[in-house]
Amino acid sequence: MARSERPVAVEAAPSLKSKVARLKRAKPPSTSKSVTLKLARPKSAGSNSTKSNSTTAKRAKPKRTAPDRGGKKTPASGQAPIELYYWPTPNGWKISIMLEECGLPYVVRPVDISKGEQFSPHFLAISPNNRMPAIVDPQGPGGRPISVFESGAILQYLGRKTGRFYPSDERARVAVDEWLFWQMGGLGPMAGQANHFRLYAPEQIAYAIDRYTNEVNRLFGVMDTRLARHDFLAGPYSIADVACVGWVRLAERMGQELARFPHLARWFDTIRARPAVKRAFAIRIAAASAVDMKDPKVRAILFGQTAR
Ligand SMILES: N[C@@H](CCC(=O)N[C@@H](CS)C(=O)NCC(=O)O)C(=O)O
Repeated sequence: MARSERPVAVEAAPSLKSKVARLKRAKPPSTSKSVTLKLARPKSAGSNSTKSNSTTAKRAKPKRTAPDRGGKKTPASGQAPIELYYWPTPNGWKISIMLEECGLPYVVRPVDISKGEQFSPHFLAISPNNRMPAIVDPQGPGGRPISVFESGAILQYLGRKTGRFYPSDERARVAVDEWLFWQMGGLGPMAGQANHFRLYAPEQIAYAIDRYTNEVNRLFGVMDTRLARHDFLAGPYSIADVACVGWVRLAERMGQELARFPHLARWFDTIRARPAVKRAFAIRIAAASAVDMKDPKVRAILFGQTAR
């Protein structure tokens, strides 16, 4: 099958009950903080229903399969698919892009953050910060399953696993890490706040809007300057670019005019033309398009969080 036709399954997560039971049985590795899951190897990568999710009504409803991408699939490599806990946001896109770029088999498990699915016990066991994305790789180090949360950590993990887009040469790796951490600690959080105060805050607070819109503007300027002299942020295309592209895609929402950053615009056009990036951006989760950010219930879930 041609790479462009490779189907990506969008599945509900296995039932809470069965997954929690598996987690209880799971033996955490002594050297890693990550939760190691004893997940049953999925029967097939593309199945829309599994034995376990049929036992849960609440969150196990299979979501729509991405257009032209559904259906059963057993990867030719025999490699069990990586489970991608996902919702279509810039942080989620990072990982769907990377999985597509690396040609790794994966199954999308939607985490409807507007309904609070990020607080389900089984998801918290994988991602204790109640944020997606997260992954479970059934064939982690030593051939045993591993879960990874935090998009930067996932990108590095996949880069190390495949040897792609994350160089092993120390000098080159430092450059990638610099820009990756720049995104994780700067662009992502600032853009997130700009988005919040511009679009979702109950009142338009000029100070907050200016503060974060200006900061995103400054950060776009930093990228533009860098890209005037480099094709990509760390030289060759890398996980640092993968981390940033989704945020640049939303430039307008954050009050930025891409045309004012010609090198950044060139970089963005180059990356979004990549077939893997196109495939990642084409994954549709119907429920996500239907979310009403004005719904008080959604707002309470997303914007009313305190320590639990
Ligand atoms: N630092 C985290 C941030 C992830 C993040 O903020 N995810 C958001 C969507 S973009 C989320 O899951 N939100 C759920 C919530 O707010 O409860 C990462 O990079 O993985």
